[in-house]
Amino acid sequence: MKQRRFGTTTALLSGSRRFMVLCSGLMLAAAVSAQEALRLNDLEYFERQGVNVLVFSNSFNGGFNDEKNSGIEIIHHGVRTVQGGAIRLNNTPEQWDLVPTMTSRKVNREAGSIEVGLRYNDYDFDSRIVVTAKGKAVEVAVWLDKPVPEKLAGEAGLNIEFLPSQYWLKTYQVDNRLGRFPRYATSQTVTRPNSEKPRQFKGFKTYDDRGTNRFVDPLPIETGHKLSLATDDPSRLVTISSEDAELKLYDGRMLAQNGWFVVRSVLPKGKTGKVVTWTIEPHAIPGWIREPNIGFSQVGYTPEQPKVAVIELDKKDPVQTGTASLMRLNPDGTTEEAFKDDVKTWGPYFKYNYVKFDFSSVRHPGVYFIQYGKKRTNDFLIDEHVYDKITDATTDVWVPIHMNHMYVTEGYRTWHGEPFKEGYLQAPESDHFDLHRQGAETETKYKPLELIPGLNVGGFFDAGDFDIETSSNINVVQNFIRTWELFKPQRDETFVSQEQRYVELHRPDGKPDILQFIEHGVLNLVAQAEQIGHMSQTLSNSVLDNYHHLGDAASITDGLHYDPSLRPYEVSADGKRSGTPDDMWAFTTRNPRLDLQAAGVFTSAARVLRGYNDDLADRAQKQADRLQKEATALQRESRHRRDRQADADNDWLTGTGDGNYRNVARNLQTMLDSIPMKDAAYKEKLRPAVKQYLEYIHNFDKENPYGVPIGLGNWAGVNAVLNFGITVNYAHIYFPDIVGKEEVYRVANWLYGCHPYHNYSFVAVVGAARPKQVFYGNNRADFSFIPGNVAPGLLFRKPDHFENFDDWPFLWGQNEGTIAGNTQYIIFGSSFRNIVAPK
Ligand SMILES: [Ca+2]
Ligand SMILES: [Ca+2]
Ligand SMILES: [Ca+2]
Repeated sequence: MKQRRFGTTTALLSGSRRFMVLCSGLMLAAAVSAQEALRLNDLEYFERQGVNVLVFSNSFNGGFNDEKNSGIEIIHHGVRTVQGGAIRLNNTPEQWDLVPTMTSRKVNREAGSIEVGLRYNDYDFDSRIVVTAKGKAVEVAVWLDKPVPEKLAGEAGLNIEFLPSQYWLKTYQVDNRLGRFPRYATSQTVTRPNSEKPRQFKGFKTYDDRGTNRFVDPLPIETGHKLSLATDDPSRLVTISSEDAELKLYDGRMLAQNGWFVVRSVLPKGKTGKVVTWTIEPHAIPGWIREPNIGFSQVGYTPEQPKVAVIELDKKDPVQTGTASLMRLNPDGTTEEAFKDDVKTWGPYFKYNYVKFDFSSVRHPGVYFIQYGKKRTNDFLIDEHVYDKITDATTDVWVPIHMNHMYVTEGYRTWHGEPFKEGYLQAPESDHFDLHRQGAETETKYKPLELIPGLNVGGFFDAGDFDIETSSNINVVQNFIRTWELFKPQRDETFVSQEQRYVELHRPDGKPDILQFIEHGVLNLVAQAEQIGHMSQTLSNSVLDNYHHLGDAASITDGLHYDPSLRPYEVSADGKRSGTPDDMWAFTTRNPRLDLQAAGVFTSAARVLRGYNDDLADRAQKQADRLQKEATALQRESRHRRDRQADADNDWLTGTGDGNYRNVARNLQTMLDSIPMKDAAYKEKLRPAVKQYLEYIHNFDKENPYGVPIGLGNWAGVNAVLNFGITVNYAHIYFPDIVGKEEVYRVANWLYGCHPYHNYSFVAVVGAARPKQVFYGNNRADFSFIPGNVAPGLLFRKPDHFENFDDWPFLWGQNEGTIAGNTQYIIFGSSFRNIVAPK
């Protein structure tokens, strides 16, 4: 969707300029101060150059509660450093603490204010927040029609949160006292009776109180009436003051590594009307213009490929045209200009303007950088081998580290011990924190909380968490099978022993790793079919307090069978059982569609594993036949639906369907995948569809400056981008006369750095000059990454902001790699490399 909306600043400015020519210097001063004031713009947020104050442009969403993406937010000199402004029930809210529902949002243009109604259903508690522009500041006022409910008195407060990575080590001032934000959480806490803790999401508990029946509550770092944050950094300086309420400053990391610094005022008891008033003034650097973001491929370029940098510019940047240069760093230490050309205007897309710099004509291998105005990029390569290694980190490092039920080691480092030795219990009827549900019937031969034997084998951790999502694991095996069948990669860098339950990175064992990954995935999926009788939705945590685990996967549970006859934390005399209810659960509500998906993948797996592991191939085929039969019988209605879909596909192929672009994209990949199994006539029949697809590809050049599908959802769009890339690659492989080679570079460019916000590669990848440094992997608490991970990428925040934090890993929507996404990347990368690698 191409955004063409503009603010009215430019028009006002030219009007006032004309006026100023006629008037005195006094008028000039007045015009300047009007410019400095925060103004409610057409997109319904408060704006001055360098400062955006958003008021519930993004509201809390029910799925994962507090995603640190909502409420009153401040985008400060281009970075969203402040969020979570709302009525909250905790000093430092965690992800699963309750969030308010927004019941209304009213924009009052005359008053220059935005009012939101907030409600906590669990406590029948309503409040209103009114945010009003007052010069360079906003006033934030809390209004109550009824007093705070008794249960929440002293707990409900006005909170707002500051991004730790942008504030730590910076100075603050509270009234007349000075301090410095700590790099690591080291303030103080108290414990209080659980009965005083406001309820958490669905009644779950984020903490294990070790039988004390008490929860941990952080104490404030500081308390006062005027608080200035980052007094030593004008780009982050924010002042908050209140005459009617005490401001308390907390460190949310005391409870959770993903916590933020929190400023809070508790709402007074027994009062109605305007109960708390804050003035928040985010400092704006006079004349601040955001630096250009020069998007290019950090992996580099092959000599023959198109090479176009996309430059993202502040709309107030006076340099919207002019020239850019490609500079070459010679091996003798000299630098020379290799190429210079005018940049070409693409135009506005959401918040910024875009120009392009095309240096495709430079083919000479070498080390280069781009110079545009005062901005110089880091260097990158032009060389025919730049893409040779793009999947190695993912296949050699990321994937084996995510092998469940194995001890995984690399050099001197153990990534994790063998997890979940006690196996999995039949889930009782339950709602779940990771969006699963177990129905009243188990639909298995097991009673609730009975051990289901044999499930602790094979499988891959889902993502930044450690559960086995069955549908994702099916995708993983499918992705590996597709990669294997088309490209037969013989790469062997991983030692895998199912017998020893042991994996070692960088130790070849004479077996292609991809076959071992397929085997590992199938082992778990077949065990599910054999032991449960059908596919489980998920093998996941039973308690929230070990779901958010960060650390060695082997220590998520105690490895001992749960025995309810023992007291919590007690271990049986034989050392095999414990009273700690930490065992993982298998969610077994039957879904015939999932069974059919599994049957499909079992059939392909049997074909691939034949001759490699005949026993597993036989088991997979047996389960495929049984599940196919049973699930088909169970779901006749679903079969009708599939038939109708098959008819629709056929209509579309023969030109009788509506044939819109969306359908083209959805269907084409399936059809391309079946080309090797079909005759030449089938392939010929696809020609018109591929031609149509080429139009679809070119359409993206008009929609956005980057020429790829850009997602605007709550999870950034890397899966759609990868799917797009895979289909373009396959379309080129089978129809090079229609989809030319020049089309296949779009997704690589995007992934490796040519995208909005910053120009880092989204893949923690071998070969990139500047990959992202932090990801939402299971080592995120170390502000690190697992090599080969692919970030979801650019997260869109309404109404006009893209972001990808590279100093704060904890926002999963932009930084979490998933097992399904990363194996999709292996297909994308393998097919791309196959096309572009020197033959
Ligand atoms: Ca999960
Ligand atoms: Ca191997
Ligand atoms: Ca246990």
